[in-house]
Amino acid sequence: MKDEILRLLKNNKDEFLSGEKIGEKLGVSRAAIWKYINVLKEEGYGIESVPKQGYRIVSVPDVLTYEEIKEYLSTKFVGRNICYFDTISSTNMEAKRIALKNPEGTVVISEEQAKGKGRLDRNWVSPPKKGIWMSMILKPETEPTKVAKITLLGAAGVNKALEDMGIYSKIKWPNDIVIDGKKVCGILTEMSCELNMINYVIMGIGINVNMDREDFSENLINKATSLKIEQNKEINRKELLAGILNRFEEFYIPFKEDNEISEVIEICKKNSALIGKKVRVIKDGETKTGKALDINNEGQLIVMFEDGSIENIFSGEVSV
Ligand code: BT5
Repeated sequence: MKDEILRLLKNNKDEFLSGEKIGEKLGVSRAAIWKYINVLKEEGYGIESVPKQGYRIVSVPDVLTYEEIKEYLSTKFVGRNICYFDTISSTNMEAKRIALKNPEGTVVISEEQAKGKGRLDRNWVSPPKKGIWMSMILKPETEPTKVAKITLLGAAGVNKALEDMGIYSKIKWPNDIVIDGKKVCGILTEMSCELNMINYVIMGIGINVNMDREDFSENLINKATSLKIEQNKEINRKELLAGILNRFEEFYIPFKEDNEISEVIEICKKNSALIGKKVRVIKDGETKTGKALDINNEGQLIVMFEDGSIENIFSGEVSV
């Protein structure tokens, strides 16, 4: 009911709608309408109410609810079911908890994470309303070994969605997006599987959108940045979030149906932050240096080490 009232108000932005008229349309009492209007106001919607004229919406809050992003969304299933929180420990943890009961494409979003997670249990700084902190629930019918590719689909999706908004970034294989060498986005893909069958995959994406320099610790500001810092202006989180979901689905459907990721590989290569650079690879606790040569059709990073040996790196830590 609340969403329907909001829809009516949004569709009639330029005029007042009386409680009576809304009530007639939706089949509820004026008192009930008044109650819902108050809830909307509490959620941050600016609603003007004038006696004898009615209600008019004057502003919408900067929140990543389905209601607020759907006008930008063109997907079939990704992001069509959104579980929204003001605050939560970690969207990846919540997504895992609800994965079996919810359809593929469900997205868990929180305005803030108290215990945002990076890889290897590192932490991910996620202050309220300054970023996009989300996790997608995916259920591809593929072998568990193919799941590493999903991170690349996510990275390509973020890279392209940023480009659609005129923001140019690089993909630091396999899970970071960087601008000017500083990290603006990290991806954490986790899965639950049995021998040859995936139960679900959770892809968590964290993007520093409107964070200011003060939002980063002294330690982090040397290696992290936000879109706002780089662009010198606030970025529309709703448009970016929907853009990422749109682009991701565009890449995910061919992957899911035909194991097709050539477009994604092209994007990862063309916008690579690593290819041609000297890299350090940490594998099984050992650090080796070499040069990143390419990304192969399987999405693996090809590295030539100092001893001349060439290896395809499947996953792991790579730094420049
Ligand atoms: C990642 O890990 O880059 C994966 C981050 C995934 C975060 C998303 S947010 C939504 C979803 N829910 C979660 O709980 N997580 C996912 P890793 O490569 O391990 O990088 C972690 C390291 O990046 C930390 O040790 C810090 O040094 C640094 N870091 C922490 N917060 C950061 C931030 N906001 N921006 C850039 N770097 C950050």
